Amino acid sequence: MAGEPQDDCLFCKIVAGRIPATVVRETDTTVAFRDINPQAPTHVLVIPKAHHADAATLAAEDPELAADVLRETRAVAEAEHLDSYRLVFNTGSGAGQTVFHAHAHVLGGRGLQWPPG
Ligand code: DGP
Repeated sequence: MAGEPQDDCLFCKIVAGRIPATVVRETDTTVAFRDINPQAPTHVLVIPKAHHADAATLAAEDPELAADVLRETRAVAEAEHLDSYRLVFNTGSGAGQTVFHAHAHVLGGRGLQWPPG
């Protein structure tokens, strides 16, 4: 069923506390934690606690939860004192998605180039 935890999902395990993470914020519906392989001085992932494979699936299956994730990206940026930052939702393996539990990357603390690679 949509949103149910998946046994083989890394981020579901972080939500359940079965894999450690450096959590910076948590709400009833979301967790924000530092990326294990940071690409910028601030690199935080915001995920829904419920399992949805990617951002597009999340938006289709639970738009309110998608809005919670977006709200949390803003809260993270404020907590990290970021004036400018980039939100990334890699969607599909061809776009670089490696963990198939929806997540927003919040990247900031340095100049960011456009277009991305
Ligand atoms: P993506 O490539 O968009 O699917 O991003 C997945 C991100 O997840 C990637 O930047 C690295 C991060 N990541 C992978 N495994 C772990 C982990 O065990 N802990 C943390 N904190 N981040 C992880």
